[in-house]
Amino acid sequence: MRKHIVAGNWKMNNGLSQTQNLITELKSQTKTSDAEVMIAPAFTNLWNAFESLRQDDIEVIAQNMHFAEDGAYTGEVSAGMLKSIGITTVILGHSERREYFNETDEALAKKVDAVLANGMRTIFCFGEELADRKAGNEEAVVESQIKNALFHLEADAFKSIVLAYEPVWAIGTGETATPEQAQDMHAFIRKTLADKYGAEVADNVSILYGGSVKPGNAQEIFSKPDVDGGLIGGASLKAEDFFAIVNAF
Ligand code: G2H
Repeated sequence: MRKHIVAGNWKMNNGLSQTQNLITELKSQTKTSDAEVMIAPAFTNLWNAFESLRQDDIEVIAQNMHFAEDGAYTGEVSAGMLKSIGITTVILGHSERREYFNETDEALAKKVDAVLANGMRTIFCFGEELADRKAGNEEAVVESQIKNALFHLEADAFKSIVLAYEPVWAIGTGETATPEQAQDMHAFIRKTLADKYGAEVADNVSILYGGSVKPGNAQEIFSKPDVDGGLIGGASLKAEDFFAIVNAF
């Protein structure tokens, strides 16, 4: 059956010493759930974090990458470069990348291809904006984001894909989707996958919820049958809070 996953997206937070301190605190926490635990520090701290957690049950993952393998792309990092330091999972399509860096479904499809070509896996993010939800278009928006970036893939590729539904109106705002809203959308996402690839593929893909998950709401959100974990931003920056969420399963 599909895995439970709790991934901390540190975004553009923590320099080297802060990263080391937070990792030390994470190492002192006790995991009581079956969730796979991941953290995504900034590029500059990936190698250090990877080395520090080599013996631990916490995977270090990247927040983004470019789709080209190498070449004249000043300021960018490729899948192969991440792989060369031991990183095997990359978050792609986060709404902040879509909004501030103009990432399109087309570019994201290429990034997904690059991840898979390198034998890596992705946590692929998507989600509707507040105006979409107010207009009742949330399912159509999510469906098109998934179809445009992922539906050129063969069924087998979904063994290397984790989905993360993050309604933009709930990101960093303190406003969380209700557990029912999350469940309804996750069930819709699974049905969308099942319609294209069949029930077995859909049943085996982990679908995470992201958007203001905290120790106080994680358990109720994670109790829903189609919610397989969370992508955690703000609350992943404190070791105790993060592990309270990890242990909410
Ligand atoms: C959504 C989430 C992590 P936060 O972006 O990806 O952040 O938990 O701060 O809303």
